[in-house]
Amino acid sequence: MSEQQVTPELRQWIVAQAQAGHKPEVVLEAMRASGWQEAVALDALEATLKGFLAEHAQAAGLPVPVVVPAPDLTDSPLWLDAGDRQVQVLMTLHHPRVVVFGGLLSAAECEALIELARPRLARSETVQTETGGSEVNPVRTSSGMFFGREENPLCAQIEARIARLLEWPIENGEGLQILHYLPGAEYKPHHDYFDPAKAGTPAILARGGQRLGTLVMYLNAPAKGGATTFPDVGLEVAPIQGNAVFFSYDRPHLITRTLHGGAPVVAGEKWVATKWLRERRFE
Ligand code: PD2
Ligand code: ZN
Repeated sequence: MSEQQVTPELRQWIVAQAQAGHKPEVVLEAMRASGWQEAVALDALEATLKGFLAEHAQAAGLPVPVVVPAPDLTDSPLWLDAGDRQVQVLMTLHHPRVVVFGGLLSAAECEALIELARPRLARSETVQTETGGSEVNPVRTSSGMFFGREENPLCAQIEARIARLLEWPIENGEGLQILHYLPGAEYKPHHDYFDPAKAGTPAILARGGQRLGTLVMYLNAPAKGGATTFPDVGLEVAPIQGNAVFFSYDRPHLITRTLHGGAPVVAGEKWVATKWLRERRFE
């Protein structure tokens, strides 16, 4: 498909839609329906609304952006000091904000987390924003468990490393979640933030505010499959033991392009540890 060009007429039309109070997702859908490629439509929406949004974010139906966890990538370092470990910066992307780290965990730490989690695994549930509860969900065919924050010395050490790496307080983090995928298991694309429009969201946010960032750490490497995917931008991150993918979202909106999923495991098994970072202290 050839690349479509954003015209001045399209920009004017986008601003007019925003001024008329149409939400960006509605405008995006209208653009898609009239033949605009999703990536081009998103680019056009974002670029056009940027200036307009600084003052009119809420009026345009977009939540106001907030400060998010982030590694200090000033001067493009190849390594970052995470306190007790030097971590490689393998890849960065600006939109969505994605950073791939190498060697965040040692092989021994990965194996120890798996063995601590194994006896506590249960079929994964997802947070249900309709009610604020959780439920078994066919989009997620893995099994998993949560550690409490700083539940044991290993979790505490890894959490301190993450806090230093992403410059975000330990107490704003949820406990580590471990997921185990067998062949065929996957986690279909989703957003990790809580949808503000859903009835159960206020109850979820009462515990520490929105999720602002996700760190998925790979505890082993499956023989085939199991990448973490970002369908909005066609990115796939290979699950290599000890490496991790971090992404942040400065507002709970699809404009962050942080739709992501766990591709089906084709051969072997996949273990990950996920750390979600909240706005405030998570109780
Ligand atoms: O296991 C993964 O690659 C994955 C993909 C998407 C994990 C999560 N989301 C998550 O834990 O939120
Ligand atoms: Zn996720």
